Amino acid sequence: MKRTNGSLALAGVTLVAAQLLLAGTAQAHHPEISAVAVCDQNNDLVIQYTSTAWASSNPAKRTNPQIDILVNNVKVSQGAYADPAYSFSGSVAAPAGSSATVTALAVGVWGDGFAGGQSSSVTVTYPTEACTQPSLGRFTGGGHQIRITDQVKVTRGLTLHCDLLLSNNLQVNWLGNKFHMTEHLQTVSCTDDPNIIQAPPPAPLDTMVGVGTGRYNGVAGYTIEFTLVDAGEPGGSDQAAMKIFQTSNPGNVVLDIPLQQLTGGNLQAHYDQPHK
Ligand SMILES: [Ca+2]
Repeated sequence: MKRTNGSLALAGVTLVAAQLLLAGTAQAHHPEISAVAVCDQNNDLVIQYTSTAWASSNPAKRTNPQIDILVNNVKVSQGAYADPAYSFSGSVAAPAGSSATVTALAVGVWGDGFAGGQSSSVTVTYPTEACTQPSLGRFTGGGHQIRITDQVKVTRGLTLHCDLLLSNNLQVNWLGNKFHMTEHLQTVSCTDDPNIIQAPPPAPLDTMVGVGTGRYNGVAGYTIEFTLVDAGEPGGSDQAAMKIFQTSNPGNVVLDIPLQQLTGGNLQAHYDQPHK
């Protein structure tokens, strides 16, 4: 925070007195800490922390060769404050529970000779959703019939599993035509975009991209490529794309709807039930 000259003048003597009082207490040499609990790429819950030296205008007073990082009062790592950042970051496994206390403790002597021993702590609250692989998810259609456009409808009973197990059901009707996916998905990707707020319900994914084969107007030998995006309730922000073509002649495209918002219905991503 910057102070203007005007407020400095108004504060006057009071400011000087306060600075003298604070010298040697919390405003003097001390480590600062920020931390957050997140799921890492291995779907493990980790605590990411950054510890920074106090904001002294004298660089020498900001260096410290040993800052311990403690989680729930157990040392898990250490670092140092040095020019030019006077800060370091790291990641450690999150202990069990719903929250943890992360502490930075100045063990070393500060650069100007000031003794260590100061600490700062922050409490990290864990996310309520477990870290789960997006592949442990599925998509269903909720509520009314899904309309990608007013002419292209996905029939009720939509069910698609990321892991290709259990039965998958995808049927599309448009302008008197119909496609029924008969083979389980050949390939599929299920992902969780942090910028998409998918809930409710809680789910480990918000986007599914898949490929399957099936019958077009009763004739086998057609392929469907689709993308489904659940962007929350009631479904007006959900998106879908569908492309259906003759497998042996991909140029024979019978339906091609680029990714767009639904005109009706609601896609819902879920946690999959445990199954083999
Ligand atoms: Ca939705």
